[in-house]
Amino acid sequence: MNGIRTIWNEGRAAILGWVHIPSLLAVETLARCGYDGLVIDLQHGEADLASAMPLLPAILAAGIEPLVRMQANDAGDIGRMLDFGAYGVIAPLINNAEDAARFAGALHYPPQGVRSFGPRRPPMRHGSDYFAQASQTIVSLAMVETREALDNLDAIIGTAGLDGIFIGPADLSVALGKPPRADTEDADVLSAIRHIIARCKAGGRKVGIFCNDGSYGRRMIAEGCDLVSLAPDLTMMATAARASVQAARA
Ligand code: 3PY
Ligand code: MG
Repeated sequence: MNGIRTIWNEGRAAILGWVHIPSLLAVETLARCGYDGLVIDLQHGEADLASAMPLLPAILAAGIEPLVRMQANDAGDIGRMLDFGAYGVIAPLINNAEDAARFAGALHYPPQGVRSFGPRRPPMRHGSDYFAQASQTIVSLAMVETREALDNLDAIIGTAGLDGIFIGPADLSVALGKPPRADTEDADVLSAIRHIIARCKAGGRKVGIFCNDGSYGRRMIAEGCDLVSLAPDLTMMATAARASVQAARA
């Protein structure tokens, strides 16, 4: 069973780390800091498909789930990440029912979807009958972060084969004419976030959001989120480094 699905089944929220630095040692270290999973960000992090490959089993070896945020909603790339050991997929910029159906199709074997068979690492974890249980081993979240997605929210939420929605607060802020921000306090963006959470609850789907501070993540869990990601590695490194230098100069 996917560890994130187990957490959801227990009525709890999953807490994820976010990887912008595709270093094996950095990821091995981060994977042992208490997160429920790590997301390798292929859209805005430095990793590409090839450099993400060895990070996936390294995360799993720490006893937590390896996830990817795709660069784009591409079935071929999603299939490769699943074949090499991603157990969660977040797809960016899902704007309408067609985008959502294409994403869902990439995640599942026929007849439910169009995923091609050729898993390299998953049978090492799940055994030779991986094919039969493949869909249950992964979690999937479609990113809602544009005006078009807000307009088509219920259609995206209603798409079969997806676990739910992941909110991208920076792009969502831009879509609403605001500066790009995570951990936003902007009333209009917060109201859009609350609207997305409410529609997901009404549709019986999971909902997550990208955050920086743990305290903001806690607030979003209190608002109803089933999953939050916290500050990317690079952000934490720069924040800690600045504070350290500042303390020495003070
Ligand atoms: C956003 O906030 O738009 C994201 O995609 C998070 O990285
Ligand atoms: Mg985004």
